[in-house]
Amino acid sequence: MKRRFFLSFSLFCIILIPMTFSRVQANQQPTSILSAWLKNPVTIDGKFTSTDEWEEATPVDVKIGEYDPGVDFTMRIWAKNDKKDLYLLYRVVYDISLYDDADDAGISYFWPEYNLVTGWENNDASFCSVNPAYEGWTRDYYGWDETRFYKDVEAVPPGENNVEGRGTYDGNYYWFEMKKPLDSGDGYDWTLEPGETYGWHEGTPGKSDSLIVYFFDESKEFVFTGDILLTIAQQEKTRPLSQVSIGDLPLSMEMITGVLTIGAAGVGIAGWMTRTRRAHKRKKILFERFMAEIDNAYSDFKMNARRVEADLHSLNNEVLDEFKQGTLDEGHYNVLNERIDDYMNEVKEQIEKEKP
Ligand SMILES: [Ca+2]
Ligand SMILES: [Ca+2]
Ligand SMILES: [Ca+2]
Repeated sequence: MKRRFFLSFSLFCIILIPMTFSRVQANQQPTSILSAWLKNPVTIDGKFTSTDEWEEATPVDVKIGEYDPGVDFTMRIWAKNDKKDLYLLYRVVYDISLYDDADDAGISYFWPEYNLVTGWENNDASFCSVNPAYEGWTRDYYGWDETRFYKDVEAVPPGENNVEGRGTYDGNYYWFEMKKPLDSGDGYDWTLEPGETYGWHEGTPGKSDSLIVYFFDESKEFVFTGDILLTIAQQEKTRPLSQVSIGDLPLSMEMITGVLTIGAAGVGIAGWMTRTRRAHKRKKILFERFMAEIDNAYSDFKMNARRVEADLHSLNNEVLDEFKQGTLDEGHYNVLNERIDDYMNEVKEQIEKEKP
């Protein structure tokens, strides 16, 4: 088995980018990926935590090199985002004889365009490993200077590691699941906006930004890379909770009990199942509406932090009420709660900053 890219880890940072750039110059078309608007919550554990965890994202195969000469080596990628974070899941088929826990994967972004004299003005790279010894699974870099990257956490002033991630190997595939803010605000990361597309797409190689995914076998010294064009999803239009029509209303616990009783006695098991599915769907609709409401409330926090704090507080009460009534599942309730807490912390920081 031969591979095209044989690079040592120490050479990786030196060679990866020029190599990638030369591939761009060879007119390797980037692969388009549409990030989906997040509907189902993601647990960062390096696998499909449930069957529907990634169902709203359409996977795309990206050629990342040649496994054998003439045979494409691909990475399957799922992408989704909400207002705050980008989520990525990579799957790479890899022979068990080659597996070890020193392997990793990631994504790097370079912008605004390549300059032959000064190189890239800005760049950001996120790495995820199958090994917790890899600084807690992930690394966050910046500052590519044609020789190496630098860690955000070692910058002056220091940035943060804003990458959450986890890699696993299941005997056939490597899986890498990652989460990174669209705009961490730490000054060493990308800033991605909903509705925008990122990556080389201007027709002239090097005359635009560049977004690269890679898989990297550190011990075997193989590096595989692919250029992508990633479109960040915009929020789908939803009606506020106060305008939800009767047909969409979530069932209360009493209503569900009533439906079950009528279903069991009246129309039998088929009717009961249909209704149970509807109840499940209604719970999901309610969950999605809350997610959208919370994101909406949060989006203005830099304009009016105190109002957002009040809105989040009242949403928190609504979520708790729905959970108590049984119209939200515990898993959904936990996700909403955690999201409100995250946003609330940021809003409180903003309020502190605004204090005279
Ligand atoms: Ca997962
Ligand atoms: Ca960072
Ligand atoms: Ca960074």
